[in-house]
Amino acid sequence: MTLDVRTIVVVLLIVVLLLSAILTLDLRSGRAPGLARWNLGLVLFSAAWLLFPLRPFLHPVVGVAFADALLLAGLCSQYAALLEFGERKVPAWLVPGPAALMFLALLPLLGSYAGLTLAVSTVYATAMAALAVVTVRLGERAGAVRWLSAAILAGASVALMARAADIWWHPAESPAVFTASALHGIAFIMLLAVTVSTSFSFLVMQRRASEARVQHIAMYDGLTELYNRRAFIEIAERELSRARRAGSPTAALMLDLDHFKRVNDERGHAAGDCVLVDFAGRLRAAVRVADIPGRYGGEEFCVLLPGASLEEACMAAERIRAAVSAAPLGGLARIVTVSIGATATPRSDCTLDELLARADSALYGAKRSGRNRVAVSSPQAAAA
Ligand code: GH3
Ligand code: MG
Ligand code: MG
Repeated sequence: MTLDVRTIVVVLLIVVLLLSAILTLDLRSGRAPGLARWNLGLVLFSAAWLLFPLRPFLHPVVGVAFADALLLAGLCSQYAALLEFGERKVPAWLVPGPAALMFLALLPLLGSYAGLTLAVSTVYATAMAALAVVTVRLGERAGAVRWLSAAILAGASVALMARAADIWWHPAESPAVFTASALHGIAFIMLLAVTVSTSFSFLVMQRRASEARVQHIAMYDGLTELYNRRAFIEIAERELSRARRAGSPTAALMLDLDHFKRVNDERGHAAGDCVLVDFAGRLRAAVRVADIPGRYGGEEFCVLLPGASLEEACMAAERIRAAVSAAPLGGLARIVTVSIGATATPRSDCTLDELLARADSALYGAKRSGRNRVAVSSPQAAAA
């Protein structure tokens, strides 16, 4: 089988144009970190691949040096896209810098086919290896597809190096860039594979990241970053049935900030929000890693304590109460306190609704008896 490089380049051009068109249409919808830079890379590739078959009709400065610099700029733009996707800083020189250097470095080599191809192949091989490394370094955020993407990039890097070595050792057999030697064909096929697979992988990574964002928004309260009511109930139900199977106790706390409305009335809603955020931080710090704190709604919070007895729940509640009353929340001038109702499963078949209702009634007991305190709804009380 003979691989015709010119045909592969035409296919490459069609593929990058189509990919770029798809990405351009997608760019208009929503947030996709790095997608614009990735697409710029594809546009630069299109320009480079368009110049490639026109080489016989162009001055080598344009057809060779400029076209190869465009290709490198495209690779650097995709490198920048991966940095942006990974939330890393993108230096301003990353796209124009290496491309300008390459353009200048190729000018004295334009007369030597072997030197030129060796230089170009080495630069691309290095760029592909760098892309493979930055792709793997994206970590779990990018998912398993990053390994496939990196493997194809590494394969292309090796193929380009093999092509360079071939030209170096057999310069007489390489009279023109379109030579249909197997190694050349393979190097260009690898470029095609890289273009298609890395672009699809990048879209898969974007989809994963946006699913993770949506999942986070669905589960966490936007202000306090605690579980929202729905997520809390879902997780608490799961923990409760696990505890039921294991025959271990489960405790719950209901918490409500005291006279919180006054904060809003006196200092404004924004100050109230700061108090809620500060409270959530202290709540998180005061409970165990295994405990599940959530925002039940407004200035009411809840905590499920898997495996905890009523005594342990009371100790946790007291820890939270003390942490809140130790210093003013949210940088206010005066102390805002919290009332807490604590309870534990009275029987093994206690439902979450029942557990939370018991914690809630204990909370109202704490409010009635003067606020800034922990009140208990004991298993014995319920049994009686
Ligand atoms: P009590 O001690 O009896 O609990 O009195 P309270 O003032 O804390 O209770 P009340 O239920 O009268 O007021 C709760 C206030 O919490 C009313 C509501 O405007 C405020 N609130 C609820 N959610 C938010 C929020 O996200 N941000 C701010 N700033 N305020 C909120
Ligand atoms: Mg309140
Ligand atoms: Mg309330």
